[in-house]
Amino acid sequence: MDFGDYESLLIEQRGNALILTVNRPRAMNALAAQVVEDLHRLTGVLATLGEGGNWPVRGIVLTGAGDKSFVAGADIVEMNSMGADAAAAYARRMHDVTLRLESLPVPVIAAVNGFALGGGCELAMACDFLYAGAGASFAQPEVNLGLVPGFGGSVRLQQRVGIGAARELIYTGRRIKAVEAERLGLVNRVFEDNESLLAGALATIEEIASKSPTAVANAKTAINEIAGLNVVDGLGVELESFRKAFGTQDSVVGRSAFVAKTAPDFPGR
Ligand code: CO8
Repeated sequence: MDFGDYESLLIEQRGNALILTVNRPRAMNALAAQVVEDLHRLTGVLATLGEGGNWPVRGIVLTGAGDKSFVAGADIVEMNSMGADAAAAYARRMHDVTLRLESLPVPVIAAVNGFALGGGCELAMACDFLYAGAGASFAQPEVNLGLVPGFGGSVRLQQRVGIGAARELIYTGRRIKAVEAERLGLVNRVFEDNESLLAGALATIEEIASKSPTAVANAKTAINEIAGLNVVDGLGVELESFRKAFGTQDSVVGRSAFVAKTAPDFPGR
């Protein structure tokens, strides 16, 4: 499938996965305006693919070009000549990107292969979950610039690591290594190098690809909607999601296959 041409993104389909690579290694893959526009346009294209039936892949791996950096944040050189309104508009474009990633009907795994700083950490946190190479590092270092997180870090970091750890990381700007990020729950798995990181992310997409596409999409939507709700409201959302899943052909096939002791062949609807 043709997703369009992008100056700062590489797109490759491998098996059931789409590998999206932020490709600006000379500046540590920092989110210059061009990168933000490319991410905005590509996520716009992905959003038009709809609920899953038209999807050529079952998951996305988001990573950075080269071996040093996932994404080193917003482009500080460009930000240096911005006024507050222009900076807010820039942040809003990235809000769109992160919300679109969360709304896609397929999982997105951040394969963090180096620095995930500021906007880079925020982009990774908009993915369903994070894997990291052992050399990866994470920070919300905006306080070093007299700034605060602007691409969702104040919201999503506390969801990932709890409010206390989020406060400490944001107030100090401290950079933590992959193993510490794993201990805090920011990262699901740490791989010994970036090669095994990519292989691990792709293997997880293949594992997910053997499951019901509609069930995975329903689960993603429900989990995102439930984040931040109280137990009663969360159970209400889950109930509707469960009811919807029960009405799918995938569910009929999956339940019947179990009873017949055969492997399900999910139609994806
Ligand atoms: N922006 C622009 N250029 C960058 C960035 C960046 N974020 N990070 C690295 N670069 C450039 C460097 O300037 C350098 O360019 P040049 O070769 O032309 O001098 C090149 O990449 C290589 O970097 P270094 O020589 O510094 O490489 P090191 O290995 O010594 O260090 C680091 C790598 C640790 C990544 C270091 O470059 C660094 O600390 N970068 C800044 C990281 C940072 O603070 N990121 C957070 C930015 S703020 C943010 O993301 C807020 C998001 C919300 C904003 C919303 C409002 C607009």
